[in-house]
Amino acid sequence: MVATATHCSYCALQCGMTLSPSVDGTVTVRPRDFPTNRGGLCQKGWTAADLLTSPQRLTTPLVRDGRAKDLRPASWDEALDIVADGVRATRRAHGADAVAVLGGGGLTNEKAYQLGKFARVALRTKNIDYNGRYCMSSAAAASNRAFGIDRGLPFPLTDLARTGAVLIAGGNVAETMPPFMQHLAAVRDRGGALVVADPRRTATVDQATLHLPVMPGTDLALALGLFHLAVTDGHVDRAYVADRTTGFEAAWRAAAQWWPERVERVTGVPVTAQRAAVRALADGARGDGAVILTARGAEQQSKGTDTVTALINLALALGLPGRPNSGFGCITGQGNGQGGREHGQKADQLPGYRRIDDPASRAHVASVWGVDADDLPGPGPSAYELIESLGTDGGPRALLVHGTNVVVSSPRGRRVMERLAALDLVVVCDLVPSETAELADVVLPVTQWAEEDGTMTNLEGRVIRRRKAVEPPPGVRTELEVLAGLAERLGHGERFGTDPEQVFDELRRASAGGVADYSGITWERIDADGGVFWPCPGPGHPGTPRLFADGFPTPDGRARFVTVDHRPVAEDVDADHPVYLTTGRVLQQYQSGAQTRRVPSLAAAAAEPHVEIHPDLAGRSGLSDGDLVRVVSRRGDAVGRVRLTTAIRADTVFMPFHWGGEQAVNRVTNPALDPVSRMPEFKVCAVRLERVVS
Ligand SMILES: Nc1nc2c(c(=O)[nH]1)N[C@H]1C(S)=C(S)[C@@H](COP(=O)(O)OP(=O)(O)OC[C@H]3O[C@@H](n4cnc5c(=O)[nH]c(N)nc54)[C@H](O)[C@@H]3O)O[C@H]1N2
Ligand SMILES: Nc1nc2c(c(=O)[nH]1)N[C@H]1C(S)=C(S)[C@@H](COP(=O)(O)OP(=O)(O)OC[C@H]3O[C@@H](n4cnc5c(=O)[nH]c(N)nc54)[C@H](O)[C@@H]3O)O[C@H]1N2
Ligand code: SF4
Ligand SMILES: [Mo]
Repeated sequence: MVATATHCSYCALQCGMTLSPSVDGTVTVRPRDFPTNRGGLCQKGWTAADLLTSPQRLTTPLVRDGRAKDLRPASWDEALDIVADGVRATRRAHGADAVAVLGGGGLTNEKAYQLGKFARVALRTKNIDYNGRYCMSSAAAASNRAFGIDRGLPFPLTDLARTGAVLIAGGNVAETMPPFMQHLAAVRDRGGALVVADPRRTATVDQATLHLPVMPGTDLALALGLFHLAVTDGHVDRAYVADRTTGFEAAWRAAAQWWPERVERVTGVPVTAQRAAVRALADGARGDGAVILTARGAEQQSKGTDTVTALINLALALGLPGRPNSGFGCITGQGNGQGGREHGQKADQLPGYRRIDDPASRAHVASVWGVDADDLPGPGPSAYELIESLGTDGGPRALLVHGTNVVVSSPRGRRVMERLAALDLVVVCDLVPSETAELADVVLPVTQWAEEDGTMTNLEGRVIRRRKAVEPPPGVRTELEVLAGLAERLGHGERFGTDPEQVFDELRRASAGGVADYSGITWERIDADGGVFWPCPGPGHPGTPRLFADGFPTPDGRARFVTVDHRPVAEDVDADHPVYLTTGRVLQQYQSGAQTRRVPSLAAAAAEPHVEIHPDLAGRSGLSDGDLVRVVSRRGDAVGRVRLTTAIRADTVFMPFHWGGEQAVNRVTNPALDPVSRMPEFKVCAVRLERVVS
């Protein structure tokens, strides 16, 4: 086969790469120039092809006989029959909602769309949600209520390089999206400011001009304080606020209570640093531009939606959204985290970013699907609430999992395992035997990124092509084939095709007229232009790289200040659990680690979870560098290796979440949910530290 131009399998930066298969079956990765990566790749990208030929990948369906300890190989027909029979029996006994589905933000647009349709049409269940609930849901909820639209970055990433100041709240892109740093370095090289709010002095902070060492879970107070200073120090763009926004006065009344000294007390960020941050942004706004960005640090909190809202209020006060080289954005995480939240695998959505409870939306999508709108289910619960309901009285009895390793990535992990164990049928589609697949009754092996065609929508809202570069191993099917095989057995075969381009064409029609309108995007156009930005409502439309220049997609065309106020974390420290735990990522591992722990060079570079501890706290806890430490909360415990560092606050420890079993920090985390987005509070809970004596 010849070299194929495609994109990385992992994160939302979707770095351009070229794949060249050789005769011995291995595949060489070379970086390719694309606007987001400009020829750069991180270690995960360089090694992405290693998983294609991994001896650990799944190549045959597996089934469990009764409660047998081990899974055994099965034919596709046998495995799909077992799933279809199980689904039918469950529905007969308990109703359509007794079958639940979990999807993922790594699925292509075509697969995400088909999965949402499969749940609503072939299963007729309301119980479908996806792992983006743990990722972008707070950002999405806040953007929707302020701007009337949720596109992570409302401008091309390359615009960043021309701005004068950037504030990142809770993002460590130097590790999570290394090629992103080029765009930030360009700001600094031109004398601009890079301000980063993080409880740790991360690799990203090392490149910053100003660090705001915020206490975990207090970004909302910090954002209110920055808004306060923008007003009192005279940086508000009064003309912009008057012409382009509503709600300033009420939002200001709440922020007026957050004077700098109070903010310092609550957040730990010195008044001087608060003031310097606001001045940097205001100078940028008056000069080359300023950008405020959020990522999971500020969002994965039980008040993540309000936190993002408060930062949007700050951006609006400074007059940033819609101005050249300026704006507000949220850094999308997963490969198709953006497209994955637009096409209907979210509990409350239909394709085109439509609401499932809106009659006109239901009628439109039902007509595309050839079903009666009254037969479409209504909204279901969010991912964690869905998991909590599994196997309970009246809750789902069967679960289909497509593209998430929930046993490792959901909060309160041991509860998640209990809920899965209470089900009659668990079906997992995956490439590798993930921790969740290990608990399944049926495991279905699917193709990997380089073995399939489709589209992804990257962190900029740019729809790009994932291209097939190699043949899949025998025995593996695409997700579209799996869904078609099941639909056929459930009597809906004619509605579920297996050709991704045809599925995309149907997606275009289903999205037409919606917020995320893809109707003018074709694979051909993407190929010709290197990507098309949505919304693109019609064949002649050029796509929309930049949003908001002429107004906001709200009823009155104005952006909305939404009034929010600070509140404490869901679980504060006390005598039994005196330390804050926060969680996140390391460079060499991706998410639950299901994929990257199976890439030898990455596994060697980051073999086990570490626990970052300040030497003062370690001293008080009797811990030394290299010790094994048990991190204990009210919900469970996890074991990691002590790494002493002065780069973290002395009241906080950090542990990455990429490992399973005893090493899974999510056995410890708190599933307290944001009331709007239903995002769990991954970023802060109370723990104590115990040295593991070996
Ligand atoms: N290497 C790698 N890269 C990835 C991924 C991966 O798993 N591994 N995953 C991808 C995905 S899906 C996502 S969502 C992105 C996530 O990308 P990021 O948001 O950059 O990643 P995190 O490490 O979760 O969190 C970022 C920072 O938040 C800080 N933080 C913790 N608590 C708080 C808090 O209360 N306030 C503030 N302000 N900061 C806090 C942490 O110290 C951490 O440095 O990365 C993507 N890229
Ligand atoms: N404590 C803590 N927990 C967190 C977070 C945190 O910061 N702290 N972050 C949260 C965030 S932002 C996210 S995005 C989640 C992610 O957590 P998960 O959803 O568990 O993420 P992955 O490890 O990417 O899981 C994807 C699974 O699908 C498989 N897979 C990959 N591609 C495909 C495909 O095309 N089809 C199918 N069927 N399977 C596929 C992979 O092998 C893997 O097993 O974790 C969340 N959990
Ligand atoms: S930054 Fe993201 S997309 Fe780019 S190579 Fe690394 S994992 Fe892949
Ligand atoms: Mo994510």
